[in-house]
Amino acid sequence: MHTVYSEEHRHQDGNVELFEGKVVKPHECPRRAEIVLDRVKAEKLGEVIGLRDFGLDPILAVHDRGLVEFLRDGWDEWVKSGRTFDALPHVWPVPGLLPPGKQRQAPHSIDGKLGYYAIDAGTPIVAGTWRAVYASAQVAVTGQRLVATGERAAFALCRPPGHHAGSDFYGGYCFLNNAAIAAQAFRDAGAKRVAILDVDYHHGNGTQQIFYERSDVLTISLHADPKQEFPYFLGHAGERGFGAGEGYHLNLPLPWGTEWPEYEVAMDEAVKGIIAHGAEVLVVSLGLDTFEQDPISRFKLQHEDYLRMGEKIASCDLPTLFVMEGGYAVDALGVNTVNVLKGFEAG
Ligand code: Q9C
Ligand code: ZN
Repeated sequence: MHTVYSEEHRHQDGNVELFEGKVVKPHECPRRAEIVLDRVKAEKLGEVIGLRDFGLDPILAVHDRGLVEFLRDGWDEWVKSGRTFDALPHVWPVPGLLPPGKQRQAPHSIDGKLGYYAIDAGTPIVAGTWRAVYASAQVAVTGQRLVATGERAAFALCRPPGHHAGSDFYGGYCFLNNAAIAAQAFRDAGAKRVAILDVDYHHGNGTQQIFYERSDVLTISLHADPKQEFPYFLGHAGERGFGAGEGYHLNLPLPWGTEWPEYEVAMDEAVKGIIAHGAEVLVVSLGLDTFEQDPISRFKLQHEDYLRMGEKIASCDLPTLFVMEGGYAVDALGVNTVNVLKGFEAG
């Protein structure tokens, strides 16, 4: 399968992340994408293709204009207000703060806007953020076009990742939801039913939120139980969709320490759901932070398990777009990512 890649990702290169109460170097760093690209080339997975620019339309089909304009202009506002170091939020409009029935409102001040749009303080905005996140979304849509025009599969090597970003919020290292943008692009290209399978270690809260009231895009996430793990407030088994979307979202939370045998059981349930949905196309949110050596995660998958994961995904027997998400054991990230893709091709 072909890989879509753009060097623009390098412009997202933050200095700080607030991580469990400490200021640390961001786990989500440029070397992640480079090591995956190196492995794709070394394994001769297929051609490496640059992005095509589809403009703002596919992004605005999923995200509110307010968020998009904030991501585009926020850095300049931050600089105008006298700062040059990474922009992070420090105050949030939690629901209980507001009077009954009142919606939150975007303030004018940049510090207020950061807290309005961000869900965490781990996702720094820097000078190049918009360039990188715009390109990441275009990489996803370029991959979507490859699959929509006849390829069995494609790999969108997106960076920054996307699955924590919702229609009007960003965070968890994610700014725009690349997988959701691609899924919507499949719908707009005529696919009646789409499925998104999220195998990142963390719950895909943004993807869940975007499609929660829709029946055309089935969303399934396997992840560490939010009772224990980020994003903490969403991702429980009881969340099954709402209104027209009821029954079209599936969360499969798993405990810390999960190994392949239990993971496989959840994968089988996900595959069953995708087939039952009658999806015409599959988007995989491909996070590799389920790896046993991941520095911020607590599942125990091994290198070879990713081959099996790829085979399982292939058993859906659908045209498939892989979209890169998380994975922070950087030295192993290339091997693990390409193992999924090779397992898929063998399956
Ligand atoms: N103790 C992705 O993998 N920090 N994002 C968690 C938990 C945020 C991960 C701290 C992790 C975000 C795309
Ligand atoms: Zn993750």
